[in-house]
Amino acid sequence: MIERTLILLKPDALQRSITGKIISRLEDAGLKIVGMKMVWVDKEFSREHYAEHVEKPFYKGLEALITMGPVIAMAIEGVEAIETVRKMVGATEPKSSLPGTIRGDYAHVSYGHADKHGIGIKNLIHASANTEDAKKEVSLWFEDKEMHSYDTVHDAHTTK
Ligand code: IDP
Ligand code: MG
Repeated sequence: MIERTLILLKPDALQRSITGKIISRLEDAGLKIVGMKMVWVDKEFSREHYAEHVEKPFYKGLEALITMGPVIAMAIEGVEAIETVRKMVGATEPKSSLPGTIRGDYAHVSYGHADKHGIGIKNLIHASANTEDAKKEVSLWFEDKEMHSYDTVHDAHTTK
């Protein structure tokens, strides 16, 4: 099943100049970028995107993190892409993310450390958690006219 999912390269990924490395991993897996733009999120939009977390104790730190600089937003398409991308991203806490995942390879901090300093966990990337979130998040971030259909070399290998 071909699915679309929302990826955000968070401000820490841009500030560390590793967005190309992260995007390459998605492309190397054969996933297709069907929408992409740079956005500086404000507090209001953060509350919409992270609506499920607004009442949680870590929200203040999370909001500071997601608004501290621009993000790169991408709509990614591929076979069961939602689950595959979450697997590639790794666990929320970089300390627990396995080597080979984006968060495990490029970050290491723990919940304990972030909470002690009252900061959001800088884990580089957001990816939609499930089908419902992916649908909601892709339409929150992208208008239909910002989405593109085209063929990649991988398309030739996904159905034949
Ligand atoms: P996810 O990004 O892996 O889906 P969520 O639980 O949806 O994780 O949390 C959203 C973001 O909020 C995380 O990616 C992380 O940046 C931050 N976050 C989550 N839990 C904590 C926490 O306990 N302390 C600090 N930041 C947190
Ligand atoms: Mg989440």
